[in-house]
Amino acid sequence: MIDPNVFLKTFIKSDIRFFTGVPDSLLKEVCSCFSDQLKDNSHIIATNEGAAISLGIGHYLASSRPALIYLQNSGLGNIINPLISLSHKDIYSIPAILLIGWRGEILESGIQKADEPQHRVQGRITCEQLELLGIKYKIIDASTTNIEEIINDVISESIIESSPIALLVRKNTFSKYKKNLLFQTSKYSLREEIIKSILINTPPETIIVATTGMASREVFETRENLKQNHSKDFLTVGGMGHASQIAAGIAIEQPNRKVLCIDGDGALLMHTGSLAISAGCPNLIHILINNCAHDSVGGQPTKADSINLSKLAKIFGYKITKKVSDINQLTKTLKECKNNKESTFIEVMSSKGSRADLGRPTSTPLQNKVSFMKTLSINV
Ligand SMILES: Cc1ncc(C[n+]2csc(CCOP(=O)(O)OP(=O)(O)O)c2C)c(N)n1
Repeated sequence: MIDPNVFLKTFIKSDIRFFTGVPDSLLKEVCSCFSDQLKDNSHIIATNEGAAISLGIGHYLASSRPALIYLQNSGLGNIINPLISLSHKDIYSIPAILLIGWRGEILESGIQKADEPQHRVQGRITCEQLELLGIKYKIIDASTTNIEEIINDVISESIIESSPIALLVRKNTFSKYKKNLLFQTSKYSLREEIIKSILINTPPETIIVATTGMASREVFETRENLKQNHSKDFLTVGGMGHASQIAAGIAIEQPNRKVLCIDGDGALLMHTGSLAISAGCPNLIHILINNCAHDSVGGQPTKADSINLSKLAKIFGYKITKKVSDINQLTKTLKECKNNKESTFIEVMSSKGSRADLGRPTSTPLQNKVSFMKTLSINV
């Protein structure tokens, strides 16, 4: 396995001074090492992967040094525009080292490693996508012994060719980082308890759209535990940051239906501008579970702790906004919302963490879609 300390030191020795990206579970250990050892302005957890590329472009323009930009392969969609329209050799020709966690990886045997449904297509096309983008890449894994040589090669090649170059990272490549600074308990409730309270305290006909990561898994599991069916839930298993607009699309088409979006702070910050649209939906309740972290992939901090997000929602146009910090206040607020006819945004403060034995949806996305659309086809 690759030691995160050795990995980081090798970059620093080659005068790579700026590290940015969006966290990924496969890169958790190396992200902990970046957070622990790099000063604030040398390591920035970006709001989305495209923004990380742009931070890297700015860094290069000002320093003549490439940045290291990390992401999960699901973030490739977000980076295509700045890569192709700016960084590409034929446009501004900007070097950068991309560190990409390969969910849904294709094993050397050619078989795809079992992973969640949302990673299957992205995992299958990742190499071809990089080739199409003109990005050379090297695959690293737990058996890689010459990581220093590989890093030095990719840095030189990126600089000589003045072009982005990638390290594609298989599962379990990095060994454990010595300390995990990311988990500190807080006084707030866990996301799963908040989700249970939402499912219990909203009228049963409410449509639920849940965000990417543990939140969707917890909605599924809580329905199972409460012996409720799943037909009113849409689980946004991929497409991080898009749950609120899926909810808005439903709310606009079916104005007599109450639609509730369960969002995360990382997801909301990934595409914040979308609030301007969802705020215009009088039948939408947008609940932000704010743990100030990318909890689902390791607990890396977001910028949410320095922003008043319920105030921001008000500025974006939500008619009713509330911030609550415990389940009792949440329950009371949800009861007050029952007959609301105005767009509502509730920020619920939350602790990081989830159950180690949390399950995964046992039905497929296609099954989920069919039963969900059946529910939406019934007039209200
Ligand atoms: C485009 C994209 N980038 C990164 C990821 C990896 N990812 C999955 S969940 C998650 C964290 C989401 O954080 P937040 O919305 O705050 O919810 P929390 O996990 O804290 O409940 C990340 C980064 C992804 N699925 N898609």
